[in-house]
Amino acid sequence: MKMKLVFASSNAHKLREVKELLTESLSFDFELLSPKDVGFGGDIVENGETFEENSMIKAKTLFRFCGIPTLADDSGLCVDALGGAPGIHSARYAAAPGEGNSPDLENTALLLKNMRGKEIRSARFVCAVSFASEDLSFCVRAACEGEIIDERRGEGGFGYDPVFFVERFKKTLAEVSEEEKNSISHRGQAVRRAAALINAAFGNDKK
Ligand code: ITT
Repeated sequence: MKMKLVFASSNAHKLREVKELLTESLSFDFELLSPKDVGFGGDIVENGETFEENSMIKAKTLFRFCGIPTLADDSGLCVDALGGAPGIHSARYAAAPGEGNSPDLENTALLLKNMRGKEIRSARFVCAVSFASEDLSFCVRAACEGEIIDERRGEGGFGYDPVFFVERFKKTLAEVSEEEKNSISHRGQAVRRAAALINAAFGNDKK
């Protein structure tokens, strides 16, 4: 029987990446459900101060709502020359305070503007993946190092991928394949670590 897992996110790009990563890493068959699939229509207030807190808030909210083991991802871009901004505010960087998420194009435009003339270009994507279930809950965090370039390059990925250059590929994350992105990304590393812990706890039902 397939184990049901909820992914507590409304971001379709994250869902796609996480589904692929779990398919590669989990040792049992699973069905990945969205908040909508389990009838959750509410808004989750992400009022934590860290990626870890916010991802656990999302995982616990959905687990309490439906009782199905739940994974959540809170992630963002931390830019050294901007004191770590946009950080946990990455999804709403270009929005007015109190408003919801702003479009990716507006967020990257604001980032490029704020980075104009800055010599130090180093940055990292950070991802905290939380898991909540009856018997096990945990949070793992991973990061992917890169540099902010001064224009958008590439059509793949989402969010800040077109301005995030990685030395390993000498390309932005929007110019590499999904497999290449997953092999090094913050989300790829965090989900693989989470899957190892879930396999240890639930993996008696091996493929
Ligand atoms: P959920 O909370 O519903 O999961 P969200 O998009 O609001 O969706 P976050 O609050 O975690 O999620 O914000 C993540 C933002 O960080 C995302 O919208 C992008 O702007 C950026 N980001 C995260 N991972 C990224 C990636 O792999 N590539 C590019 N940008 C990324």
